[in-house]
Amino acid sequence: EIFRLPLPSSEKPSEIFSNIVHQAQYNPHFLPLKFDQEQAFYATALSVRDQLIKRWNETYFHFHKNDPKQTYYLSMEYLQGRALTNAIGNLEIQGAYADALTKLGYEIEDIADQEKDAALGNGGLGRLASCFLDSIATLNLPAWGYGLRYRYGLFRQRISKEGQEELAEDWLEKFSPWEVVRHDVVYSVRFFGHVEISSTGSRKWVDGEIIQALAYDVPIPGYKTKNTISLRLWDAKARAEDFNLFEFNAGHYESASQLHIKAQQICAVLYPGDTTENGKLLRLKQQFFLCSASLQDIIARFKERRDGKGTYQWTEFPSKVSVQLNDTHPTLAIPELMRLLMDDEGLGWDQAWDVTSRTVSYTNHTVLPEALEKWSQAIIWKLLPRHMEIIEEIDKRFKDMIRATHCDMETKIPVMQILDESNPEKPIVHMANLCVVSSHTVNGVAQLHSDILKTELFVDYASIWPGKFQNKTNGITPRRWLRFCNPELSSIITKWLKSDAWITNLDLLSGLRQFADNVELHAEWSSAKMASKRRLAQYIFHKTGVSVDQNSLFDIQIKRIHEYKRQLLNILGAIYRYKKLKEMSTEERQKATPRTIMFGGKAFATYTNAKRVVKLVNDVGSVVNNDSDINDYLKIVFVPNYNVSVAEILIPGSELSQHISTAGMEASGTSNMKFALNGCLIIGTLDGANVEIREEIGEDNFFLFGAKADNVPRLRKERENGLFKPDARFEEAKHFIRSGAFGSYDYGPLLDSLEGNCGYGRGDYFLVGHDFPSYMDAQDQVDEAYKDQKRWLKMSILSTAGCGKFSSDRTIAQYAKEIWGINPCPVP
Ligand code: 26R
Repeated sequence: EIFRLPLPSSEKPSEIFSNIVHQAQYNPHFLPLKFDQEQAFYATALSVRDQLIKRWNETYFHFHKNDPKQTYYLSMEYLQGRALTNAIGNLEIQGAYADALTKLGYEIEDIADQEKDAALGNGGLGRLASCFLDSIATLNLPAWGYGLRYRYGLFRQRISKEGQEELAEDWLEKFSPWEVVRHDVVYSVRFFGHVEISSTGSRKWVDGEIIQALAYDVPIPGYKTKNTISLRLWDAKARAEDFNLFEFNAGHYESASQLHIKAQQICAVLYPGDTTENGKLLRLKQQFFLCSASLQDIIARFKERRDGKGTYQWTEFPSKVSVQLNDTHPTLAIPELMRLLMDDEGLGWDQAWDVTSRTVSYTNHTVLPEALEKWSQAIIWKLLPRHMEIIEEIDKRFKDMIRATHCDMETKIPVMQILDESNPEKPIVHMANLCVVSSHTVNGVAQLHSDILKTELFVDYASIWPGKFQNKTNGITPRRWLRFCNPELSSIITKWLKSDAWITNLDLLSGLRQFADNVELHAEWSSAKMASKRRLAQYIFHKTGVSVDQNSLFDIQIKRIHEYKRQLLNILGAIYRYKKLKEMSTEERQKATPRTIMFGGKAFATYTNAKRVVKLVNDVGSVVNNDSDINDYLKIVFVPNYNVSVAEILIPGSELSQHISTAGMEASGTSNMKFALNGCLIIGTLDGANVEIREEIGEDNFFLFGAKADNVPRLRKERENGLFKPDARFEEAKHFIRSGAFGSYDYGPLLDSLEGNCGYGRGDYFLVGHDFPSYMDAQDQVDEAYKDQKRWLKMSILSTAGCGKFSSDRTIAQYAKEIWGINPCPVP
């Protein structure tokens, strides 16, 4: 038995007040001269953290004692957002904390609002990882998240006359009250160097640079359970011995601390621009840093089992450890595990391969060719010479296997092989191929996407390993995305279902269906929506100065700005709507459904067309919102700096949301699930998880339009052959922009991407023109439906009622059972 320190308990309401005061007085980060909102936040958060740490220690003590198989989720991104409301909500101490803060003269909402978002991710993939951690903890599963502690997360977006500007987001400006540095958890990670061959022929990677990985743990509490897991984020540090005191004293400060500077670069930013060779090298360093530190930690824990009695056997590693790769970004975990097993632990190739391939599984999140990672072999040879040898060997053995046992597939080797030397100038490594060959399971993130993996992207692998491919439709945590962000709607649901069990068993929402026509529920439902719309309207006024009509239809599209997501389709539709409203008589106008169309999202800093779209939306907004003729009927708002906490305000206040990607291109989407769960109707294409959402909530409750995925290639061909006849409304909208109606900025290049012959980036590759007429027709149906509020409310209730499937609890339970082979391990 490990000796355990007794930990103070402050769960009693009376003690919370004094604990917050204590934290404020003894918090070394501030002088106790004032107790403003910011200090109140840090004091409150630190007091909550104490309780999390207690549960967390109990959880890992329990895991250690019971020694279950554990999963390690490797992800370069986590979009955690804020943690305070979520933590006290999950611990069910919201009321007690609210009371204590009232006594101190504060509203808990204002205090929660002080917290900075932790935005260590770009979008869908990062937020999915965060929802997964919440579900893993809630389901009492023994698992860890591993990631990097970026100094600057996703950039902050500012909108100026020029369009989007990017600023560094200093989320650690003061400090993060949630992270705990683990000075005893440090590993050495090597870069560069060379491979040394001993007289016995064994290989060892030596020399080069050594950087230390230092662990920072962020506690992740489950809902209504003691289980609290860990998100372990690595920071990079140089060793003291690499500080050259002699050089420093000679006045050569830079050269004295060279390695310290290099160490700082590793975790400096999320996704360093990789257009330059330097940028590529840094990104590769980041990926390897995550993989190497995490695997060393995983192996250390495996060896410490049974109190480190050294009774482990490597053959049992896959029955104690599962490693999930969140896309190909942590692919280097594969050769790194092979290296550690062979070069450090002395296993032979076959045994190391058996252990590795039974341990690792891979999730694909995109089929877009430009998002499939390809690394030049040269850069890997330089940074990770031993890993490149191992990758070569994996590739060689894979090809030998094909020739030996699947000779009918020999012609497919050029597209299946991991190493691609088709361009002898620049041989590359296909990371996805390496993942498929080395993993026991490969999954897509929605049914349609998983089908595309099996029939297109990975079709040849599927023919030799049909059992390797699975689907795991994404999900979202109902705690953050309904219970905590929309308390009004949550209490109505709990009241009508006569229980709050839906929060951990989301399928129970289907119980709302029987009340879909109930007038009392309609009244309550609509007043909850109004309250959220009011809050959203205030937020928009505060951030943009635009005042929006709270009785208008709140129509929202929030996601990364990308051509395949087609914000351009949305704004072209809005432009057409504006033009028609202008042309109408006052009487005609009065029959129109008033709308507020909101956009939010960040464009990658170097993605020119995406930035043009941001500029266009803002330009259209300035014209439309200042046009007194149509002010009562249309507003167009760009909500700046979209992030997790902004989403928590937008989603509850939404009535219509747009998920309108070109069919076959959005792997899943997860905000579609968040909107539908909050009673927001969807206008969308048959893409990603939209397909399944529509199935679950009923086709009558979904505004469908657009081409189907299997027709997309044919439509692009037809376009090539000059067979596309554009809709008059589409031409009119484009002309209106070209006429200068929205200012003097040259939108020519953006609009030109919709013209000419079809090909990536031109000739309307994303089929905006093809889908425009059916999109506009679907929008007309939306306007009609909104006029009948009884019908609309029914559809809204049925949307929420049909969302049971989209809980990340369901997704994680399936991963645990069907991929990871882990079981719940609840702390008593
Ligand atoms: C390597 C680099 C170019 C890169 C590519 C793509 C970096 C990051 C990405 C992010 C991708 C993989 C992503 O976020 N995909 C999204 O994953 C979500 C969660 O599964 C899906 O819902 C969403 O459809 C998909 O676009």
